[in-house]
Amino acid sequence: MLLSGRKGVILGVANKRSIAWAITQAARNHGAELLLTWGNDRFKEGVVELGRSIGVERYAPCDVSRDEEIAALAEQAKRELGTVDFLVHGVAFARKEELTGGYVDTSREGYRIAQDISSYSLAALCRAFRPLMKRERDADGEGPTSSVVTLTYLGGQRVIPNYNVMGVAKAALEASVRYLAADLGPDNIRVNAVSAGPIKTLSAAGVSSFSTMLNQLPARAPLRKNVTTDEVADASVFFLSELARGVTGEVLFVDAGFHAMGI
Ligand code: NAD
Ligand code: IMJ
Repeated sequence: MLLSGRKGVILGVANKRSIAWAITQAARNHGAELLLTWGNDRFKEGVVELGRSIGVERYAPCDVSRDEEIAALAEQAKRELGTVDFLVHGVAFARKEELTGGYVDTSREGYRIAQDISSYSLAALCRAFRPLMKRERDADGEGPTSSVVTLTYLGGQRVIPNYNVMGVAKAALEASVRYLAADLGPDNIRVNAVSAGPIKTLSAAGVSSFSTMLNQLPARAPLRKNVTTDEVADASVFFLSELARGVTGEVLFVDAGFHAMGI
């Protein structure tokens, strides 16, 4: 039980395949009290049904492209939880037409949307939740920390066909993790990212050649397998817990070692 007595807010659950749902379940299993959100009303019923099945009692809408929804979420969290020990950001979006062909053809509006939802939203959420997540250190520099975790992908560091504007948004997201870690460290708020290997979720649906990639990866990855959402969730629980009290500004690959390979 690494999270008992800890309270968290999770963004990015769409359905049972979502990485954020695996993190939700793992956090509950480790004793956390949670507030779950949905980014679009069409997910509301599904999210509440999933959450109730594991005893989650608090819910809120939050479209991260809307400042007023981020502010309302932070207000609700303050009202219902008082303080917040962790926040999980499992949100990404680019227009479908940007995720095919060349990055060179990215439209100005397509770039703006991908950056806004997939990268800027992390800074906006950190700003809104800072007062709820701030922690005091004792005279020896020891004390509790709070934790923000986001999800990223290798395409933010290397060229992956079709990932395009999302790769550029993930590069910005990973740089944001470092800048936010520097800004929020004095308040004892840690900010880290988990870089997951490819997993068949809603965000992978319709991505051309995704199945081919999943089939070919085990032959090339050190662990000779694809990763599961549970494996990503367990690494996330580490970041969310006090086991990671000395870790901030980090990107941790949970990808069966694929990122380490050259040829
Ligand atoms: P998913 O589709 O289940 O999750 C994406 C979530 O983003 C959804 O819940 C969706 O509602 C939410 N979202 C989109 N626009 C939003 C908005 N404006 N406001 C609020 N929420 C919004 O897919 P997933 O694979 O679980 O993705 C979660 C995260 O993991 C994403 O950041 C994704 O880039 C990252 N990731 C996924 C993979 C993969 O292969 N599936 C690999 C590495 C990283
Ligand atoms: C997404 C597109 C292209 C290649 C891809 C992916 N590869 C992987 C993904 C190789 C692993 C999944 N991924 C890591 C994502 O971050 C996906 C983000 C995403 C997916 C969609 C699909 C539907 C849509 N917009 C999207 N926006 C972001 O309309």
